[in-house]
Amino acid sequence: MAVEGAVDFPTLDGSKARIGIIKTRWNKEDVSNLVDGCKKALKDSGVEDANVFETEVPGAFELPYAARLLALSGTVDAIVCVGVLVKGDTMHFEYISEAVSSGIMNVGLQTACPCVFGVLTCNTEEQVKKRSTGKHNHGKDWGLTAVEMALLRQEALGGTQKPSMGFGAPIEVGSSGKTSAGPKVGF
Ligand code: DLZ
Repeated sequence: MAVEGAVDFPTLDGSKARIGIIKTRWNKEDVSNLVDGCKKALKDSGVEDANVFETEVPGAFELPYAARLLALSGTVDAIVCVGVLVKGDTMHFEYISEAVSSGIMNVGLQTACPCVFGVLTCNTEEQVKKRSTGKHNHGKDWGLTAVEMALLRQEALGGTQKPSMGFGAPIEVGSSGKTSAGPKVGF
């Protein structure tokens, strides 16, 4: 059972944050409700409509790949991957859930662009409806998480940056021919 108010968020100023939303066409109606909740949270946090970049993929399995491309493009400060997986009669659910959750985490760690796990993994349609509509629409929390993490990234990296090959800032070569590390992480 979802716990109401399970996580608090500080007041967030998302006016300079750029957020990507990648959504699936599988379970379209539920995903659309989650995306609406997410977008409402972005708006309430001051994120400009022009700074929200939305794209879609067929199913949840495709989310990490699309997230990696978007992260490497340097156009966003955080990404929300939105999908719904419903348990069926086979092992499909287990394989996809595991691959998608670790895939999304890996993209965030490898590209330094935070990727929010906005995928419901439910046993029944009823559980999906409870978590994607009304007061308990999880999309809202995912939107707020994206803004908070985008601001954390901006603070840590000193503004929005385009990573090189997904491995952080490029190494600079000085006139001496020696290499120096990129900017320091500001923690
Ligand atoms: C194949 C499949 C199944 C059975 N169930 C879902 C689901 O509940 N949610 C979802 O997002 N995608 C599902 N897919 C599609 C896979 O995620 C993927 O798109 C295909 O296996 C092709 O790679």
